[in-house]
Amino acid sequence: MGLRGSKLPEAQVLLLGLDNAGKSTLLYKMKYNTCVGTVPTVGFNVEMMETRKNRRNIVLTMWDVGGQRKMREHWKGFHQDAATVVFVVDSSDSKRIEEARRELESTLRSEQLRSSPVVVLANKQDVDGALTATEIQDKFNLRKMCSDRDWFVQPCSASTGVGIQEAFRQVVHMAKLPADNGTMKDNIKDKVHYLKASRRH
Ligand SMILES: Nc1nc2c(ncn2[C@@H]2O[C@H](COP(=O)(O)OP(=O)(O)O)[C@@H](O)[C@H]2O)c(=O)[nH]1
Ligand SMILES: [Mg+2]
Repeated sequence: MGLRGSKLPEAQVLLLGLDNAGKSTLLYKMKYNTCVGTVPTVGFNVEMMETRKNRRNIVLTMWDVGGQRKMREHWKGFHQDAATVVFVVDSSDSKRIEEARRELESTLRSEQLRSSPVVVLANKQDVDGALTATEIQDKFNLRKMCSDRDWFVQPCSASTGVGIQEAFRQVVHMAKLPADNGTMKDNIKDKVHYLKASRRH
């Protein structure tokens, strides 16, 4: 959490998906490139990662809020339109694919996520017989479900790390930075201050 209070523009990423999809495993794989033993998330995990976008340093704040619907009321505080939705799917659990589809559909109905881009991660590709990214795209009917927003599907395995870098790159690429960012104004103020001070010497 050391990045809190840094003046870098910050993009909010919501890591969503059914329980057991691999959200927490993925979060720590992205952040530390290691597998940590996860326990079912109670409450939430949040990690900040500094990265570059359009030749600028930015901070991605990734929220893994578990399956907890009551956390959703807090989303309002997350710079609303700037949030990117990363929806993690357990591709090896074909029995719950329809449940996952419904979950994503209902999530995207939220007014706060109206124009948020969506990255669907077809996770657990290392498991034999896992649905492919294309199969998930078709079963979700993503083209239709996301007809009014940017979307992308990435196959990956949070356990082995395959596809994780590509997933991260895609999230950064699609993340929207808050347009009117108080941070930027502060930076400009700082700069003016600095220029004024240096003229005096
Ligand atoms: N085989 C395999 N197992 C995974 C993968 N990602 C997560 N898991 C396992 O799936 C279980 C649930 O993962 P977790 O990250 O806790 O899911 P969450 O409930 O969405 O946070 C754990 O036993 C993980 O080790 C993956 O890519 N492949
Ligand atoms: Mg979890």
